[in-house]
Amino acid sequence: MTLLIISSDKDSSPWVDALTSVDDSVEISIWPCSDTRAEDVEFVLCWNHPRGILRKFPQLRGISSMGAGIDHLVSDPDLPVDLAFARLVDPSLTQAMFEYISAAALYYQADMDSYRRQQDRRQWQPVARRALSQTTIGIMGLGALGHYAAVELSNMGFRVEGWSRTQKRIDGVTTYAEPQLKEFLSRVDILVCLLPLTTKTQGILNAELFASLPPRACLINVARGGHIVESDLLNALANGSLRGACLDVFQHEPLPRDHQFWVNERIIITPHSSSVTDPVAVAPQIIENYHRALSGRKMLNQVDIKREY
Ligand code: OXD
Repeated sequence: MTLLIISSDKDSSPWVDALTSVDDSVEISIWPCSDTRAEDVEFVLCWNHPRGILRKFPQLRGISSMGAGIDHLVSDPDLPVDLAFARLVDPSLTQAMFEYISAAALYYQADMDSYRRQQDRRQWQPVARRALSQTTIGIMGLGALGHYAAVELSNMGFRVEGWSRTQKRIDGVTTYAEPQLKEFLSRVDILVCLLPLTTKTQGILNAELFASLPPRACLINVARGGHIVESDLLNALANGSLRGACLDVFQHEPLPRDHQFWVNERIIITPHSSSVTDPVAVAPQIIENYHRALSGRKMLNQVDIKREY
């Protein structure tokens, strides 16, 4: 009975330490490992696994993402879709995401982007600031992260509106369902993307969407780079329909050194650091899911992989 960690771009050793400190009876291996037999692997914890590899373990009972997102699993065309899959949900992850979004939203609300550009030109030009209570943040995606951010941003005094596939109810937040996208967009000053990346949401941040926002709205993307049509974003920034974009996620990460985003004065880049999973915080959840999967019980934060989120 082995819990196998398959991660092509995360260091596995802190995960092994954290999992072992929760339950040292669990046998843990790190892929690739020559001394673990494929038939002994019953649970996999993974991030950006090689496509098709999850079919190589005949006794596999459960799979957990090493993060909140599961798009790295869904994009595997050879995924054993009938197995049980879980994502990670953790209060520290949710809080960190809210903190990042609030920092970026306040940056735009306090016109820091204008002052940053003025400074580059040694220009002294106060800008009339829009009050927090007159600034509408629109959150696309009202899952665990989006819901919490919506409530907390509303508690800070922002006007908050939310859009999700199905209608959600959140106190103090005006919510919209999928067909009301245009109505939602027409009211937003700062748009936050927290959607899962699925076949339906791929490229959703495109020219048509940007054109539906009020002039000079800002974008904060903390979901996935695949949500953005990059050329449409650059055009919207160039023609002034978008005022600025704060981007934490990119189609190719790390963002290639010659990418145009680096030199665009209207784009803020952070290196996929809005909310980083802490192995110590999530280890109890993973160990619990390991035991649940092995005994055929539903896992915590289990996802319907066929729904893609
Ligand atoms: C995640 C991420 O999905 O880090 O957790 O993007």
